[in-house]
Amino acid sequence: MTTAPRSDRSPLRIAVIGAGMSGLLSAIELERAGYRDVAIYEKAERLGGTWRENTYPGIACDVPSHFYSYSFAPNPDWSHRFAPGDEIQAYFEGVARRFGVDGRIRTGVEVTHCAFVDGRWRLALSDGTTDVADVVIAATGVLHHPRLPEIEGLDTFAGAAFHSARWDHSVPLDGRRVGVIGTGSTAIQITSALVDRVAHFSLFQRTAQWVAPMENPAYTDAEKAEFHRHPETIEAMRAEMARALTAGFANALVDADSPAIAAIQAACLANLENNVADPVLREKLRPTYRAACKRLIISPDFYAAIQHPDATLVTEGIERIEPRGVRTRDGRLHELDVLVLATGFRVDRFVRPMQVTGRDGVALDDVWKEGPYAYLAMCVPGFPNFFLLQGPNGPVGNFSLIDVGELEVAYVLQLVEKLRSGACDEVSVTHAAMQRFDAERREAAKRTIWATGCRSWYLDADGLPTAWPWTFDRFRAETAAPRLDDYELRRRERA
Ligand code: N01
Repeated sequence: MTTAPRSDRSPLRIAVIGAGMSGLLSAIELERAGYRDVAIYEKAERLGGTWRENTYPGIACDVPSHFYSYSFAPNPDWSHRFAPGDEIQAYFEGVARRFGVDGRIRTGVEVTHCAFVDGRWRLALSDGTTDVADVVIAATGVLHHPRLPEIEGLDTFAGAAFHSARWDHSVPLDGRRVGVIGTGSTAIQITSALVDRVAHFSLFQRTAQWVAPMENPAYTDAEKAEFHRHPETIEAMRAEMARALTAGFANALVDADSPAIAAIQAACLANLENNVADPVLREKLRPTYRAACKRLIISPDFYAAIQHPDATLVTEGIERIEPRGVRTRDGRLHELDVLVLATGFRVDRFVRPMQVTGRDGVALDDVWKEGPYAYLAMCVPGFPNFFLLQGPNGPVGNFSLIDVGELEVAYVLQLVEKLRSGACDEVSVTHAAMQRFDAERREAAKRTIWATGCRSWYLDADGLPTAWPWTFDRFRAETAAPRLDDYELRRRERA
């Protein structure tokens, strides 16, 4: 397999893989930076990433919407502090239209292989065609491969069963018996949304969760009109949200002994003590690990929902699933019409199942066989001109991923500029920089709240947290400009 070399005069061709929040952002920023030869591939029929895939009842983002917006596309019309999922999906579609990107996305086309051959990336596409690009930006997302639980008898269930990210909207819920397995952010939102609608609601809890109470008020028409008239109000609000989230949350998570973590724990404890009346239920809901060790649940009404007369919190372990429902270890059968698996995602997949082969035919699968990693969450040695967005070891879960995405895209564009300017033909992070980053990351990970003794999707197979273990301020500083000593800039021989 060969790829024709790029002639010195032809513009860089850039392939963006994925049209979720990060892919869309890349497409817009590449356009603004004057790159005209950009292909955007999206495996689904619509853009939107996680907001397209997750349509479960109650879905909302738990980062305030004015902050979970692109900095260049504020939205005065957000309905609530934490807007629902369909509104967020509509926001991304609107932004894509406004910035002229929507028509350029090749939807329904999956990139199945990406190989670095003769200095360029050769892409194999699911429609049987190929493409060649100088640069690949893999904006393929993090939480997108549903993790199905290995529970005996799951396939014998006679009712409807589906993963929370594959919600089957043809299945009626009203007046039926619905069970949800899991107590992550997803399950908690589903609980609040469904208890009033169904005949009976069963929540199968393996691990209790700390819940931070946060109200979700609607913006009034007067407030929205003010946002329209004075967009600087939104700017000020974003700055305040960024400050509060950074100081009060993101920076605290990476220091398990910080006063801010103690304050979060106290707020969650007070929420539990003050809002769950039945002492038996309260003890079932009391976690045995520290707050924010697992991803913190943000909910104004979960405790009210689970105390609904038609709701049951099931804490006995699941023995098996039978045609009529879920059998717990105490021998009880919880009869159900609908079973929702809110059991999370396979978080080590990243760009996969796409097969990526870098310099000298080295497969990313082999490089990542002990677990995925990336320098500053974006670059892997041996994979020149290939950039991950929201890749491994990034600040997931601590902050607005849009803010993270904007920092990452700005960083990647600075490296791509080295190619455009002719300073080099190939840019790749060095093995030495990767090793130094990884060693420091592993050391810092031990001091984070995620390492204080709980099971969560933040941990790798050895139980070490994989997320960015330093403050968000440090991420901002380190991504402001590439340290060129950490990169190999290679020029190709010219004939
Ligand atoms: O998934 P999760 P999620 N038997 O992995 C349980 C983002 N998000 O979809 O804790 C029984 O957190 C598992 O139990 P345990 C956010 O980053 C954001 O809820 O491992 N139970 C756990 O309770 C979030 O963190 C928003 O003991 C089983 C649950 O399933 C991430 O997405 C909303 C089981 C999985 O929880 C993922 O959230 C939604 C088994 N065999 C999601 N296997 C907002 O912004 C798993 N579980 C609001």
